[in-house]
Order: sequence, then C-alpha cells, then structure tokens
Amino acid sequence: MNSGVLELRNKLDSALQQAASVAELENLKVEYLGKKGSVTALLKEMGKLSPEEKKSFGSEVNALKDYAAQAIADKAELLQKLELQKELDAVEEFDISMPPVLDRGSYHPVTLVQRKCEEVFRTMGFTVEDYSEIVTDYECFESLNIPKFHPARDMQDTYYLDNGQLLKTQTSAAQNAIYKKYKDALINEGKPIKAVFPGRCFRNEATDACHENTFFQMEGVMVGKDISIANLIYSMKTMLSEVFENYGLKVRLRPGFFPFVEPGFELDISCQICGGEGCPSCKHSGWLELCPCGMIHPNVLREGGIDPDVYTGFAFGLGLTRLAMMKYGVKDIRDLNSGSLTAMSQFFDDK
Ligand code: FA5
Repeated sequence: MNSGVLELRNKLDSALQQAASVAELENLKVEYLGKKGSVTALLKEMGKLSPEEKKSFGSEVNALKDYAAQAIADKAELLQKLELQKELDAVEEFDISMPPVLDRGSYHPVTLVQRKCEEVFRTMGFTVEDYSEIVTDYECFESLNIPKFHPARDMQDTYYLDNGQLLKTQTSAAQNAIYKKYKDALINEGKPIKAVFPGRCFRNEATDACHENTFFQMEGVMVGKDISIANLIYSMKTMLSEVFENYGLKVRLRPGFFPFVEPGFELDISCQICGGEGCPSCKHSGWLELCPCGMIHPNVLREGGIDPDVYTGFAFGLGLTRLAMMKYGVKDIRDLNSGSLTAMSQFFDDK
C-alpha cells in the first residue's frame, strides 16, 4: 500500500477511536472526505507518479474513500445507540400500577359568567346575538353618534386593519345592526327589541390590575314604547343579583357621558374582593365600575331606522371580564388572559 494512503488510514483509525460524539464525526467526515479534505488532497499526488503507479494508487485512494465513509457511518451508529441508551437510563422507572393522573379542564371564568348572564337575560325574554370582532368605523363609532374627530374617540384607541376596518372597542358596535334586524317586527308587530350581545373587545391601552387590551363585554338593549330608566334599573339589578346570588348586593348609579345615550349613567357595584374597604382591584374606592348604561340617544335610534318620537329604549355595556373578577375574586385581570393553568386551575370543576 502507498505510504501516504497507509498513513492517512492510520490517522483516521485513531481519530475514529477518540471520537465521542456524532458532532465530532460530522467534522471528521468533512476533514477526510470533504472537497478540501485529506483524501481528496491525496489525489493531487497522482501527477508525480508513473502510469502504472497511478493505476494502483488511484484504486488504493478510492478504497480508502469507501473505507472512511463506512467507518465513520459505523461509528456514528454506535454512538447514537449509546446516546439513546444513556437517555433511557436517565428516565425514572415507570410504575404501571400507579393510578392515572387526569388533568381535567374547565370553562374559563369569563365563559362561565357570560353563560350565567345569557341565562338570566333569556329568562327575561332577551335574545342572545353574536357579532363579529372586526367591524367598520361606521358600526363602532359613526352609527353611535360619534362622528370622525369626536373627542370621545380618544378614550377608545384600537387596532386598525390596512383596509380601514378595526377591532371593535365596544360591543355597542353591534347596536345599529340589531336595530335594523328587528325594527320591522317592532314597527309592524309591536314587538319590543330585547337583545344582549356578548363579545370580545380590544383597546390600545396600557394594562394594569383592572385594564387589559383584550376583554369581554356584554351589550344589552331594550327598545319599545314607553321604555324608561325604571326598566333599565330593574333589568340590571335582577341580572347582577342572580349572577352574584346576592339579593342584597349594593349598586350605585352615577351620571356618565357616552355620546350614544342621553341621559347616561355609570352603574357601579360594591367591590366583591375587599367588601368595599378599598383595594388595588377597585383602585381603593370600594366600588368597581361595571356597567355603563343609559337611554338610547335619538340620533342612534334614527340611524337604526327607528323613530325616536315614537320609541324609546335603554342600552348597557356590561364589563364581563370585570364581572368575572368580582364573582371569582380574581385580583389581577391579567391572570384571566395569561393562559396560566396555575392561576386558572382553581376554577376547574373538580377542584
Ligand atoms: C363602553 O364601552 C360603552 N360602550 C358602554 C355603554 C353601552 C354605555 C351602552 C352606554 C350604553 P366603557 O368604555 O366604560 O363603555 O366600557 C364598559 C365596561 O367595559 C367598563 O365598565 C369595564 O367594565 C369594561 N372595560 C372597559 N375597558 C376595559 C379594559 N381595558 N379592560 C377590562 N375591562 C374594560
């Protein structure tokens, strides 16, 4: 055998013996068989040899090439087996007689509260409507008496799509469509409009213990002849008492401004986390702003095809996520969107 071929083969054998990982073998492959590798370099010696020597040298180099490829592959297989065995040895022994641990899930607290509210409103004759999360500027603002450049828009910055649509900031965005859907039955058959529409809302704002950029609301409207603030207060009190199973629950109404209601109110409930003493969840006021509401503005009814001189109505926008916080004692609203099983597992049915 040519001395150069023999020397390279011996060098490869000892390198293979020392190689301890698949990664090292990859390097060896490049070092010996790569385009600039040692075996390829040997071929450059050919020019110095006689025609007879060239023939035997060429076949010896080819044989070395095959040998190197096979030897590297064999060693790689061996190392892979050893690495797998090492991993298996590290796995703790598995006891098949152990009872299974079944991690059962549950509905999210917001879903539970939403379903409870839907159930209560259904018993009061309301229909439950679904509405999209992506809406137009008209649906979210203009149809609600909030023209372009109205300062009320500043409080509800949101995420805009390239096509001009936006992620809805409030479930009120469905009001106009609901009025148009049911106005004929109201006008022709005298059927009052009674609907709730829960949905996810989005606002481009900083988060804290009681604000998220993604949260749930439930809108409700009732429109008919002689609908008054008394109907509004009765509906809200009935719903909240049922949700909290607390018929002595304290609520308060404060004047509130929303361009789509007149008069408008803020309905607060006493903080169910601190019992009204004051805590971070209620910004130390003892009250949590839960449900703005009011009598639907004539412009909004008119835009929905309903004559405000004949019909009146109330609307409310319940903060469902905040309601879930109150009901389940969640101190930080961000836990509800965290996807953390540790935070949420306390609400699982079997806990
Ligand atoms: C509105 O969104 C009005 N559309 C409500 C309304 C409907 C008024 C019909 C009158 C008639 P507001 O921005 O205050 O109003 O939000 C309503 C409720 O949603 C709040 O009381 C609060 O409970 C909840 N909410 C608002 N912003 C957030 C937020 N960033 N994170 C969590 N909950 C929020």
